[in-house]
Amino acid sequence: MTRAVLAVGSNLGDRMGHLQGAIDSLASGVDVVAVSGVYETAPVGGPDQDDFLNAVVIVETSLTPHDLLALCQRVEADHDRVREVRWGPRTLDVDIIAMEGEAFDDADLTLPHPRAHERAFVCVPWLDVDPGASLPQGPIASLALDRGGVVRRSDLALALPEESQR
Ligand code: A4P
Ligand code: MG
Repeated sequence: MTRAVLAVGSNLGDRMGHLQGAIDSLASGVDVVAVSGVYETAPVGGPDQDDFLNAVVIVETSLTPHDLLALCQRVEADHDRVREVRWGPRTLDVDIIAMEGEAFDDADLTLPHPRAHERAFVCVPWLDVDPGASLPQGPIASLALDRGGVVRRSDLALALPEESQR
C-alpha cells in the first residue's frame, strides 16, 4: 500500500457537504486514514470569488497514480463539479499533493503537486495530520508561507468515512 496526500477544496454551495461527500466517496476506492481540520481560506489566483473551505486527507492505496487521479476526478464529477475558468469557483476540487515515492510529470499528472509548496491552504492543513511532512522544496514546517488568509474553523470538523456513515 502506498500513502497519498489529497487536498480537497470547495467554494460553491454546501461547502462542508461537498468536502464530507468527497471523503465518503473516496472511501469506495481507497483507505482514508486521516483527515485534517477544516480551514476557511482566501482564494488564491483566479477571478474575484468566495472563500474556500480546504482540508487535507491522507489515504492508503494500491492504485497507480493515474488510477488515483481518475478516482479523484470521478469524485469531483459526482459532486456536480462545475468550473468554467481555471482557478475559478468550484463545488469540489480534489488534487493529489504527493504520493510516497512518486515523482513525475506528464500531460495529466504532476507529482508532487507543483504549487503545493507555496500554498498555505494545502500546507497548513497537511501539517495538522503530518507535522513531519516534506516536499522537494523542504520540510513543510519550515517553508515561508503566507498564512494570513488561512483560518482554522474549530466549529467545523470532517469525519472519517465510517464515522460519517454511523
Ligand atoms: N493535474 C496535474 N497534476 C495533478 C495533481 N497532482 N492532482 C491535472 C490533480 N490534478 C492534476 O485540474 C486541471 C488538470 O490538472 C487536471 O485535468 C489534471 O489532469 P482541475 O482540477 O481540472 O483544474 P483546476 O483545479 O482549476 O486547475 P489547477 O491548475 O489544478 O488549479 P489548482 O492549482 O488546483 O488551484 N484558493 C484557495 N483558497 N483554495 C483552493 O482550494 N484552489 C485553486 C485551484 C486555486 N485557488 C484556491 C484553491
Ligand atoms: Mg485541481
